[in-house]
Amino acid sequence: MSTKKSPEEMKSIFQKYAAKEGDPNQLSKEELKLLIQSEFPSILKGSSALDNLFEELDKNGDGEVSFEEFQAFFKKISQ
Ligand SMILES: [Ca+2]
Ligand SMILES: [Ca+2]
Repeated sequence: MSTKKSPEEMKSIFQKYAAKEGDPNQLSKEELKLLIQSEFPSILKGSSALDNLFEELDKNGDGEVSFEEFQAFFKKISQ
């Protein structure tokens, strides 16, 4: 299965998972985990991978991943 998604698909995926708890425009670590496990299961290898990915994406360190920060993930899997 390809991990390639269009920008529209990525936006709808982000919104779907970001809305699960707390701020609907921010992905918590739990929401990111659900998103990756459901949509991109081939990306997570090893239990520390999610922590590392979350830290990498949360550029401003506020403990949540905004859609802007999420773009880096999109670029990463589009390569
Ligand atoms: Ca949220
Ligand atoms: Ca952030």
